[in-house]
Amino acid sequence: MMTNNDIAAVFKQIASALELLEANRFRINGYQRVSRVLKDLTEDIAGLVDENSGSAVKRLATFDGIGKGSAEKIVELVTTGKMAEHQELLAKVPAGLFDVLGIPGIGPKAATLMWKDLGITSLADLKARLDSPELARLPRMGAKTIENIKKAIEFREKAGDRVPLGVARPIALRLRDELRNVPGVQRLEFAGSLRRGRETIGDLDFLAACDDPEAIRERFTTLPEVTQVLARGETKSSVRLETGGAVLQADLRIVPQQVYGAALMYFTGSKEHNVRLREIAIKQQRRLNEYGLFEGTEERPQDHGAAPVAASDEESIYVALGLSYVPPELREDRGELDGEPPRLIELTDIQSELHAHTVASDGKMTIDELAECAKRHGYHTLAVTDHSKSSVIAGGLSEERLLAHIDAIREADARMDGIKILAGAEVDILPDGELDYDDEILARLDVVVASPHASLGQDPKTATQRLLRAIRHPLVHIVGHPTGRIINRREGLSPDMNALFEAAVEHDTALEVNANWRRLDLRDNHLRHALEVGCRIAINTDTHRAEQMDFLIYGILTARRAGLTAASCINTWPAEELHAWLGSKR
Ligand code: DGT
Ligand code: CA
Ligand code: CA
Ligand code: ZN
Repeated sequence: MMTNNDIAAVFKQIASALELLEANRFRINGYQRVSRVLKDLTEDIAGLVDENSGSAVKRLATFDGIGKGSAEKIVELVTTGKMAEHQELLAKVPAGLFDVLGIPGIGPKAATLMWKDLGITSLADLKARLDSPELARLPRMGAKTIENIKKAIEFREKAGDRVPLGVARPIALRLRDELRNVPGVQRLEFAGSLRRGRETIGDLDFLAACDDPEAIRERFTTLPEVTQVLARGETKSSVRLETGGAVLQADLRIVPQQVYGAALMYFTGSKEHNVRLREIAIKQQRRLNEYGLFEGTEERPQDHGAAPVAASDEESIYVALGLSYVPPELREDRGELDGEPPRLIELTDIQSELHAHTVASDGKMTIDELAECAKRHGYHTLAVTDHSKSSVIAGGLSEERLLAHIDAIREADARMDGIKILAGAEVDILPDGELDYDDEILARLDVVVASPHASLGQDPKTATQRLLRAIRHPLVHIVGHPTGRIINRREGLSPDMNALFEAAVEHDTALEVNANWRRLDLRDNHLRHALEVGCRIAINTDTHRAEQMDFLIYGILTARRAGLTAASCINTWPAEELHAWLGSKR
């Protein structure tokens, strides 16, 4: 079944192809608009088309930004799996050129020139020509631009083919539910890095126990997202998936139900965690493998009819080894087997959202809509934090607009029941650490989130000083996405994190785990160190549109990987406690 994101991705690719072909700007904008509108829709388009394709065209065309022509193309795509216009464009533009276009700093004009003038059609081509005088002669290709492109390509290569958690997880959840519908399925979970909540995923690992292994194998290898079956074996099948612009490999392993726990443990990993567990078993004159925990030192005891001490569930295996159950997110061989693991924060512990945007800057919701959204999530407090004036592209607010916005927020708070709406701002930390509003303005805000947005290529020393100034500022509550990194795209700042953490403790400033899966900033290993010195942590979604409030799970998974408990996270505090802490900075 094609998702709205899948359909949006096709329109986005059409727009990119047209840009590369230097088509009419209005036409390009039209496709980009359709792509955006589709992403925002809450109705399931494929479902709509399934019911009646004729009325679906009419219904789709009622959405702002979608004309009758686009509506027909959407129906064509959903019903046939292809769109003629898309296919024609793909035949005209070399596939590798989309990767070139995906490099930050390379716009469509530059990519087209590289293609037409220099014959560059892939990242490999571009890499080979980076030092060539022809490239430097292209318009607006200064030494600095080329240097930035070099860095971006290196960063991309380091990332490899790993897919961000926020792309992989929704796909995996959908496939999991699909596979659970196969008759005879007893257990079906995902394992691997996805279950551990890593920020990027190499491949998806599914583990099944099923009365009818052939049925699950058949379903898995014929899912609509499957573009290639790489292996189809008794115990393991592998496929290549393409959906919503993402390309992923997925493995399915089928095991008997009695050993499901041992297999789940084994295929959840990490490999390093598993090695430790096997060592512990061996010290006890036992053996641990994907079939269970066995007495004795014999290899492959399961082949010799030995019955396992524990195998059916993970917890019983940890307990039989004399260990406490280790949540998957901690299984990275970072000391999680030495003593009792902490009680990790959970999604349901979160009671407030302290970083969110409205239409006043670059958000899609009004104050009221945002507040309704936060209420639906059961929060007692919402901070409205639009951008400050230096974030021009994001529609940052001048002082004058901010003051009017504060009034509007206070008015909404007085009018609405069931939630406290706080007036805040996401204030730019300027390159030298100065904040984007002066103290007199900041003091009027209930919540100040200070974040770096520009000059993210700055050297570590300057970055440290910059962020320290913000952390030490008495009116700042939270430093938002402290490094500014974008997963797989931008390295961001590399300050002395320990210096930041110490200052944050001293000045009682919270550090954010930005839950947007493109950011996850603080990242897990930074957060782990922050917790060691006792930093207060905020987990915020930085919501710009309603569905982004569900990004919270990515922040929670990241936080769990670092060992965060509910008490250290200000978003879990009851209203009184949170408001008192916020007030202590005023
Ligand atoms: P990924 O896919 O790179 O994001 O990371 P994982 O952890 O999902 O790794 P993957 O897919 O290669 O393997 C899934 C799990 O299987 C891994 O976490 C641990 C388990 N495993 C245990 N021993 C081995 C082994 O010898 N080879 C492999 N490939 N996996 C093993
Ligand atoms: Ca994997
Ligand atoms: Ca795998
Ligand atoms: Zn923000």
